Amino acid sequence: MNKNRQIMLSKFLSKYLRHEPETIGLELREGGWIPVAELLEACTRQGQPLTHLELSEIVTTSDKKRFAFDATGTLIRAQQGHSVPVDLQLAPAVPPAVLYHGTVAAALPAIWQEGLQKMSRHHVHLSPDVETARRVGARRGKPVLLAIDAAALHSAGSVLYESGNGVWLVDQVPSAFLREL
Ligand code: HQG
Repeated sequence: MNKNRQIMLSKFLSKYLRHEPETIGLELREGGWIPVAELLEACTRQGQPLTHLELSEIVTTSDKKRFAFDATGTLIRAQQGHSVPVDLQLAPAVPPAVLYHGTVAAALPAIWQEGLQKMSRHHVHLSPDVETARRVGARRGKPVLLAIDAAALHSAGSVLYESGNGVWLVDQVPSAFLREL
C-alpha cells in the first residue's frame, strides 16, 4: 500500500476507533475493542473499503503503533488517544526514571501554574525519549521540551500506565516534577 493511502486510512481509523465509533454504527466493547469483521463492514458502508490484509499492514507498520489486535486477532482497538469514554484496562506500571513531554512556549505559563493537565484527552501523554517528545511538541509549533521526574512522581503515589505503543499515561503532572530542557 502506498504511504498516502496508509496515512489516510490511519486517520480514518483513528477517527472511528478513538472518537466517534457510533457515527458509523460501531460500539466499542470493554477495553475499547471492536470485532475486526464489524470494522471492515463499517468501512465498506462508509465508502472506504479496505481488506483484512491492508488493516494488518496498518496495524504493524503504523509509525506509532496506534492500533492493536487482541491475542486472537479477531478484535482491534486504538492503543490510546480516545476521546470517547473507554477503560483500556491497562495495568499500572513502574516508569523509567525520566520521561519527556513536548509542548510549545505558549502553554508554559499555565503548565508552570497548574502542571501538565490532560486537557481534552483521558490522560497526560508522556514520551519515553526526547526525540518522540520533540515530534509531539512540533505538531503545535516550535517544540519546548520538559523532562518529568517520573521516579519521584511514581514514588509520590501517582499511577502511571504504559500503553501498548510506548506512550506513558498519567492523570496529571504537578509542576514540581517538571524541568525545562
Ligand atoms: C498542553 C499524538 C495549558 C500540552 C501525539 C499539549 C501524542 C497544557 C496540549 C498524543 C497544560 C494538549 C498526545 C496546561 C498540558 N495548560 N496547556 N496545564 N497541560 N498542556 O494533543 O501531549 O497522533 O491533547 O503540552 O503524538 O500534545 O493522536 O496532547 O500541547 O502522542 O496518535 O496541551 O497525541 O498522538 O494536546 O499529544 P494533546 P499531546 P496521535
